[in-house]
Order: sequence, then C-alpha cells, then structure tokens
Amino acid sequence: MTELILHHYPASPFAEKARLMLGFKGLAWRSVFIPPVMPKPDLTALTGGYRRTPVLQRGADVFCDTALIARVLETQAPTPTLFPASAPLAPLLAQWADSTLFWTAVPYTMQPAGLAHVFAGLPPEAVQAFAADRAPFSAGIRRQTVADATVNLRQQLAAFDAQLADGRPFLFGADASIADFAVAHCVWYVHRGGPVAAIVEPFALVRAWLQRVEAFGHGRPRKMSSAEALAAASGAGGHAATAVEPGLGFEPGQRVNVAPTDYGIDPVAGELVGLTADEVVVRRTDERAGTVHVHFPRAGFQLKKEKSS
Ligand SMILES: N[C@@H](CCC(=O)N[C@@H](CS)C(=O)NCC(=O)O)C(=O)O
Repeated sequence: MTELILHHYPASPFAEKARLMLGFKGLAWRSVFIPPVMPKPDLTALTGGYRRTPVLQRGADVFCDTALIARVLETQAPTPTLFPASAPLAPLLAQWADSTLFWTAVPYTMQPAGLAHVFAGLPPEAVQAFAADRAPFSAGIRRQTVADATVNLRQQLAAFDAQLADGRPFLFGADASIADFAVAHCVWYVHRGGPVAAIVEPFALVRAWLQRVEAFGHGRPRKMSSAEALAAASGAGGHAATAVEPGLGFEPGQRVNVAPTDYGIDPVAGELVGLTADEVVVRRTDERAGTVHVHFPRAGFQLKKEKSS
C-alpha cells in the first residue's frame, strides 16, 4: 500500500491533531518536517501554493486540511472510527473547535507570558520572522484581545468539563470521535504557553480527558526528507479515483482556483477533476512533483472558475 506522508512540524497544533488521529488509527506513516514559516518550496511544489500545516500525501495525491485528512485516514483504516454513528454532531463540533476555539486559544496563549514560553530559547530574529510571517497569514481574522480570549476560553473549558461530568471518557460518550481530536489540539496548544496554561487547572475532567486523547500517541512515524516526498509524488503510478458530480455548478476539466475562506488564503489553480459535497480535487503539474491531484474539503474553501485572460 502507498505510504502515508505527513508534512508537518512539531509545534503546530493542527499537526498535533493529525498525529493523534494517526495514533488513534494505529497507522504507520512517514514524517516530513516543513518550515513553520514561508518559504516552503518543497511543500508548495506539491500543493500548488497552499501553505498551511499539516498536509497529507499519498503518492501523487495531496490532501489539505485536517478535516479532509480525517476522512482519508478513516478510509485507510475504518476502525476505530473517527465518526461514530452515535455522534452525528461530532464533525460540526470539530468545525467549531478548529475555528472558534482555535482562534480563542491562539490569542490567549500568545499573550506576553505565554509567548515567552512558546519561543523560549529561540533568537529574537526567529520570533520576529514568525510574527512577520503570521501577520499577513491571519489578516482575515478579527483577532480577540487577551481579555476577550481569557473570558471566552474559560467559558469553553467549563462547558467541556460539564460535558464530561457524567463520567464519559470522551466528549460524545464511550468512544472518541473527530470532535475529541479537534478540541484536544487547541487545549494542547494552551499547555505550550507554560504559566498561562493555569487557566486549564480548575478543569480536572478536561485535564484527564486530554491525557486520554494524548495517550493514543502518534502511531508509527518514520522520518523522510522532502526530496524523497517529491520523488514519491513524481514516481507514483496514478491517482485516487475522483469524479465531478453533476449539479454542483462546475464541469470536469474546468480551470479553477481553490482557496481557504478564512486565513492563509493563497489560491491553488488547476483543472477540476473531482467535486462532491465533501471534497474538491484539482489536477496540476509541477516540474519536480509531476502531475499531482490536490484535494481540499468543500466546507471552508472557495471554489471559483478561473478568469479567462
Ligand atoms: N483548517 C486547517 C488549519 C491549519 C492551520 O491553521 N495550521 C496552522 C499551523 S497549526 C498554519 O498553517 N500555520 C501557518 C503555517 O504553518 O505555515 C486544518 O484543519 O488543517
């Protein structure tokens, strides 16, 4: 079976979500470290411009966004499921966590005391480079102040603690779901803030729950270089089967642009080869990666016909 390759870096919360899902599924995977700031030439050779972290690759198929990565892992290893039938709202809670909770956890953790802990030991230039990279990246987000984020995060943690009060091990009951991983990476990030993680202290059930989710581990990673990942794409025999479903407003083969609607909105241009209510797939060719199919979730992404010149 073609190897799963995760492009990520250790400090990324969304990468931690993907690593924990790989652990939950007990999967073996190849680990390619990408730079945490632009430029990321070997990653964008594969994606066509999408620069967010993480990205999953299987041969010449490249999957952007952890919402879609979860679906790919589910197909690869159906059990244990990330989508238990008993928790139909889990994907929606995950969407809320990946947006609202994440954008509460980030400004809360990045207050001065947390920032000092997150960047401890790094030279000031590295911190400046990070800030300069993230300012345009997150320009579309109306950032909460520390005061906003503190009050909101405390309320959110209290709600999760109350949800766990009946003794359930996971947010929707006996079984973990996609929602656990989406909430966990945000609380994991708050813990990276050292002293500011004290906000989680009063919520013993949340702390115990996070330990249970982290206990799934990261599966079986094995290091790979970005050059090897590019070779895996260019040497792949073909692509996953996809189709453009009729009635969704687009035709197969059309030139399109796909971009996130929230932040990091660099568009990816290509030929439409797949479209369903859940997924958009474009085909593009790169000198080093060869012909790649880049997959995006439909939700949270804008799909537009390319303007003819
Ligand atoms: N909705 C995306 C969000 C990904 C995201 O925001 N990742 C952050 C890192 S945790 C990022 O891309 N930061 C900028 C970068 O790594 O270049 C997902 O689920 O994968």
